[in-house]
This record gives sequence, C-alpha cells and structure tokens, in this order.
Amino acid sequence: MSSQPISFFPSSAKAAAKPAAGGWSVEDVHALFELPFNDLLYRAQQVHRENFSATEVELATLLSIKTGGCPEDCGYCPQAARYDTGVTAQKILPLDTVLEAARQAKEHGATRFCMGAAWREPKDRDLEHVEEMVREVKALGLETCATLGMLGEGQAQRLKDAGLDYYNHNLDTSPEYYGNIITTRDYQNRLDTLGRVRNAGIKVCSGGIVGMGESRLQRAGLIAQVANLDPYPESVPINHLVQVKGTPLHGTEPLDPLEFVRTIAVARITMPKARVRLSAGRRELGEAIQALCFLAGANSIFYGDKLLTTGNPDADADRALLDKLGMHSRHVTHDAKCEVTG
Ligand code: SAM
Ligand code: DTB
Ligand code: SF4
Repeated sequence: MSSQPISFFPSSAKAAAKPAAGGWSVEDVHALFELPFNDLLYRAQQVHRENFSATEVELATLLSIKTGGCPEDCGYCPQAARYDTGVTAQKILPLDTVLEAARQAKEHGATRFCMGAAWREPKDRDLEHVEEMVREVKALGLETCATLGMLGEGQAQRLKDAGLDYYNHNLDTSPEYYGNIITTRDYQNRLDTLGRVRNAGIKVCSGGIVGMGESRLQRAGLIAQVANLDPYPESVPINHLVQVKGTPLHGTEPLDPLEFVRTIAVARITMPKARVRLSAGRRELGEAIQALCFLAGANSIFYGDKLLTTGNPDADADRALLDKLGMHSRHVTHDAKCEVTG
C-alpha cells in the first residue's frame, strides 16, 4: 500500500495572489471573490498569519464630537439633514466631554480613539477645537483618529501638528456605483483628501460600506481602489450598511452575510499589512459571522456601546466574544509609539 500523503491543498489556483505591476485590477480582485469559500478563507488566513498574530485584535472607540445636521446627501447616513431619521443636530462637544469619553475608552481597553464629525468639511474655527481635542486625547496615551469630511490645503498639516495619528475618510464604494449613493461630492474629492492626509504624514484609514445594493464586481471595484492607493491605507474599515429608517438606502435588499466575510478576506489578501476593521453593522452580523470575519483576517473592531448615532455590541459582549475565541486585545505602551502585544 502506498504511504503517499494525500494533498488537500486548495483546488483553486486561478486567482492571483499578488497584484500585477500596475496594481490590482478589478478582474483580479473579482477572481478572489469568486474562489470557493474555503479556499478564499485559507488564503486569507495564510496572509494574515504571515503578517499578524492571528489571535490579536485592535480595539478602537468611536465618539461623535459633532452630530447631525450635515449638508451632504450620502444615501446611507442618518446624520444628513435632508433625511428624516430622528437624529437632531447638535453643536460640537465641549473638550471635557470628549476627554471623559476618551478616558473611559482607555479604561475599558481601547487603544485608539476616533472622533467623528458630521461635516462636509471642517471650517478653520472648527479645526481649532479638534486640534485641542487631538492634543489632549493623545496626551492620555491613546492613538488618535479623526473623521471630519474633506480636508483643504493646510488643514491636514494642522491636524498632523496637533498629533493626529490617523485620518479616516472612506471611498465608500466603487467609482461606478458612487453616483447612486452620493451626489454632493465626487470620488476625486475623496481621493484628493486622502492625498492631503498622506502628504501631511498622517496615517490613512480608508475603506467603505457593503450591502448598499452594489454588485460583487462593484465590491471588487471598491477593494481594488483602496488597495491601489499608493501606499495602501494602514487601516481599512469595512462597514456593513446599517439600514436607518428615513435614509434612501433603508429597505435595500440585505447582503448575504457570507459575502461580507468574503469582502473581509479579499481586503486581507490585497492589503496584507493593513488593520482590517469590522466597523458598522456588527450587531446585526452576530457572533458566528464575526468569528468567520476574524478567521478571514479582520483584526480590529469598533469597541463601545455606540458607533456615531447607531448601536454597537456592548463592550461586555465583545470581551466575552473575544474570550470565547481565545483572542486578546492589542496593547500599546502609554506614549503610543512602542507597540507590544500580549
Ligand atoms: N462626515 C464625515 C465623512 O463623511 O467623511 C465623517 C463621518 S461619516 C459618518 C464616516 C463614515 O461612516 C462614512 O464615510 C460611511 O462609510 C460610514 N457610515 C455612515 N453611515 C453609515 C451606515 N448607516 N452604515 C454603515 N456605515 C456608515
Ligand atoms: C467608519 O468607517 N465607520 C465609522 C467610522 N468610520 C467613523 C462610522 C460608522 C457610522 C455608522 C452609522 C452611525 O452610527 O451613525
Ligand atoms: Fe455628512 Fe459624513 Fe453623513 Fe455624508 S457620511 S451625510 S458627509 S456625516
């Protein structure tokens, strides 16, 4: 009898493992999406383990520092003034309130604190308040992130000088689908803001939303755009649309949750060293799908009972889930420069 071992290697060698010289083509990214599910996850796990501990996850806490009343028309967003979603417009939060939330986030184990504002773009006076927040949150020993809309010349540099580590600005969807979702600013505006963030030396956090009625090819188009940013973002949030009553996207045909897992896996393969973050929509995904997402290479979550205006799993539930999966949070030493995991 032969003692030849049977090889159970993935059957599918058809999807490229690396981008072509000019970057990832939409077709190559789409081919990854089309792999048998197990082969896709196997590849994603391999890439993940080559670059990260497979049991470590980053906890980032989000705070809405300026809620509602936004002039933009993003079809998914509860904070757009033109949609009747029950979100009331508020003024920018006082510094003390922000710092208290940041302290609590740190106490609960978060290492990154992300401040979001419902602006098309910040006015220079708004930015002064945010600069102060960034300086003080950073002084607590947290990594700082802000998402304030489009940035003009000089604004990114001001944030960098205040100590901002990351700027979040999402491409949201593929260039082809974009016009169905937002008309008040274009794709190039978003790319320009990301260019300014990069030039100022701030780390880039950029991803998108799936489940907005886009096709698989358009999901591949989004991932190709993000992965082809040069360099690709350090941080890639993948949001699952949270359907909010009153927004145009409320009532969209829900995405198959396994397609969300595939999106995570494709992001991991195409951006091997990025933090891939499970962002909005985790409450709706449930534990089993989230566990699959971690297997597919997600290694960051928004942590805390609220996102900006919608709910997130309770912090206790998240800790219990990580425990159950034998996962642990990423630790950063207090000056947030020297990272250790344990
Ligand atoms: N106003 C700024 C902007 O648009 O860049 C910053 C805040 S905005 C709320 C940040 C991101 O949140 C959006 O780009 C979008 O990707 C995500 N987002 C907003 N509403 C969402 C929803 N209902 N479901 C999933 N993601 C959402
Ligand atoms: C990102 O990609 N997702 C976060 C963060 N960046 C700012 C926002 C999610 C918002 C979900 C809807 C809400 O809570 O209003
Ligand atoms: Fe405004 Fe940002 Fe919401 Fe768009 S996503 S409506 S820019 S807050």
